[in-house]
Amino acid sequence: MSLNETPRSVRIHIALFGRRNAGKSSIINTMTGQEIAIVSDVEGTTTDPVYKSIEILPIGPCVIIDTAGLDDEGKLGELRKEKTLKVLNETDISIIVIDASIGITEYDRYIIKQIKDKKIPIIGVLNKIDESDVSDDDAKKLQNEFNINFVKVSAVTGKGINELKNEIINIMPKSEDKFKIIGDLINPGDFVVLVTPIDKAAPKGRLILPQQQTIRDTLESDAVAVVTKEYELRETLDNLKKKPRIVITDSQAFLKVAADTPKDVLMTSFSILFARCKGDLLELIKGVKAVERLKDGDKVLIAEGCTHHRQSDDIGKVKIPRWIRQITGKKIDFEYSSGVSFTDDVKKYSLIVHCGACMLNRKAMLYRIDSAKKFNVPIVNYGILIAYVHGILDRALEPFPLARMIWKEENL
Ligand SMILES: Nc1nc2c(ncn2[C@@H]2O[C@H](COP(=O)(O)OP(=O)(O)O)[C@@H](O)[C@H]2O)c(=O)[nH]1
Ligand SMILES: [Mg+2]
Repeated sequence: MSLNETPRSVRIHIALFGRRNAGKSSIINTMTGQEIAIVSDVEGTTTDPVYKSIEILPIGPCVIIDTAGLDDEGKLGELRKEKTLKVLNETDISIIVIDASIGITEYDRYIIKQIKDKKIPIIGVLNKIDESDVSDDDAKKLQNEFNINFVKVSAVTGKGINELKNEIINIMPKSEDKFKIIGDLINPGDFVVLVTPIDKAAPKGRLILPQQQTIRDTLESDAVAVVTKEYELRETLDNLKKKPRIVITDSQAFLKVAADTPKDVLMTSFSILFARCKGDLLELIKGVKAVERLKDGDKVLIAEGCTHHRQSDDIGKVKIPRWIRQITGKKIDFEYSSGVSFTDDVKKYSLIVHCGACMLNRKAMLYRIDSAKKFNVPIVNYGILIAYVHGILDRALEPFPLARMIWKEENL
């Protein structure tokens, strides 16, 4: 990732589906003005889904996902089909590409149904209109049958590509406001104090993504971000002429920060903020109580969204298992997963402990939470678990009244 690039996790994910040779890869190239996808008249050129981070004007930074055609036959075809359908778990906007000279097939109907079942916004594209034009009446009929807007496009001549971009903009989830990191908790002019330990686990020469994003969101809200390490926090607070609205800390420094922050100042952690804007804070709060119910021999999955370089005192591999063993006094069997391979067997776990998910988009994290929920497997994230372990979850939830209420109910 270059320094100036928008992280993948906050880019809108746009995926193209449709039969082999419908022109998915060609549309991507025409839309982006670049040869980023392989076009071929040999059917089945695109096999695994291909992810490409790109800035499309005027849509903005997005991830375009080119998928394999869904009409594959044979064993290899099944595997591709599975991989293609998995893409839906992180898709914000889907585009179903139909070869206008062939029309809608059973495969198109199948994929449209899958997309609709997942309530993902969908745009229809009738491609290759340079070869076989579609009458407005016919397009309207499709529109009515599927309740989807269809755009007539030629990837070769570029006709209709701007209309397609406009459709994408129209259908874009207007979620930026709803899922602010901190913006909805603060007012213009507020001071926000961010505590970011710089220890050997911190990356060289920069701040980690959640810290960067929180600073950005603070500034966008016309508030003031004051950044300090945990050791200088007390002095920083003493020297501010105005009481800060909130103190946000890295979970590692929770205890010290809780002790140094006056009781009448809100205090929480980056990972609790992200649990809220990335996932489902309420579900993760319920999940943490499951620690107390663990029994000998139970399996706990520790899931990380990325494969990062592990430090000797690595939080997922060492600290969390140690804390859970200490709290429960039970013989717990820990398993680990990282990156895209979450788990295909949620059921076998009594608890899932997930990382802060800074590399995953909201969709992917919600999918993981939903998978756990479906099998009644409790799921919690690192930050909430750490606050719980240190006995300060109640305080860390003060900025979020609903979550705090649920936490109190769980404790009755
Ligand atoms: N005439 C015409 N041919 C197209 C158009 N879009 C794609 N094709 C051709 O259709 C074939 C399959 O295109 P491709 O983008 O690889 O399809 P994919 O399998 O859906 O990704 C290629 O030979 C393309 O040149 C179009 O708008 N008009
Ligand atoms: Mg292709």
